[in-house]
Amino acid sequence: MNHQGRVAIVTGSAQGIGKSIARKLAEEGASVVLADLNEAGVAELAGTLPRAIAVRTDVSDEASVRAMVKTAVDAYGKLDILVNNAAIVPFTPWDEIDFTEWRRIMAVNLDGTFLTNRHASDEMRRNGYGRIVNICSNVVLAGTPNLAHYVASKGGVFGFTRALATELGKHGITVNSVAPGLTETEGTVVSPHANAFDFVQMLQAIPRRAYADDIAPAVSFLASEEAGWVTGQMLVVDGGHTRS
Ligand code: 4PL
Repeated sequence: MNHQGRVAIVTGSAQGIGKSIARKLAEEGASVVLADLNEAGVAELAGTLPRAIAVRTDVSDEASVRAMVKTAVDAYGKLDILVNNAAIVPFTPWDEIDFTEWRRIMAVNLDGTFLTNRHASDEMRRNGYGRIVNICSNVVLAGTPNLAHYVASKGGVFGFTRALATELGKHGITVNSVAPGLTETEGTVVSPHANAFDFVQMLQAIPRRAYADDIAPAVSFLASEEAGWVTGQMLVVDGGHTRS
């Protein structure tokens, strides 16, 4: 897609799917604000991209999210695209999920969704244009085990995306979600999820492992000006794992 002249924020862009998305948007012309808790990680990525800056961000902290949006506007004058990608991907059997663990996931995945969408959309409304892409997961369809808190948080992302799309259409802002399936990243290869690749592959229509670069093109499309008639949707990008 063509993102020339556009300004994008990608949260969680130090690694994994977020990093691939940030790289793709930059290659396609966008100026990109790389937001992550891992400041060194995004600083290193920024050095490899044509128009990019890094900002240390905790998406569960409102002051930090406000500062992230301000960084984008101070550097590039406006905000066109938010990719809300930052999330914790836990592996916790149900018997081990206590309230502290539940809250830890909700703080990042769901509070982070509220805070980034809140402050990004307020900025986008000033120009009557915006593209928000929230990263969801096919677990909301599959009911994947060992992730009940994560599934609940992503179920929130799914419903919230629809609701916000309804409210922001009149302001020229589209709000969609992309739902990957199990994807090989720095995060999943070092977690127990690594053991699920063969099983998940059996369920997919396309029998191979998914990589971050398989997900980024769908995000780029929904973030583009040309996707202006698509809003409130969840685009499942999982090799046909879930087909409903
Ligand atoms: C199918 O989003 O979609 C494991 C871990 N398995 O985070 C996910 C599947 C995981 C997924 C996910």
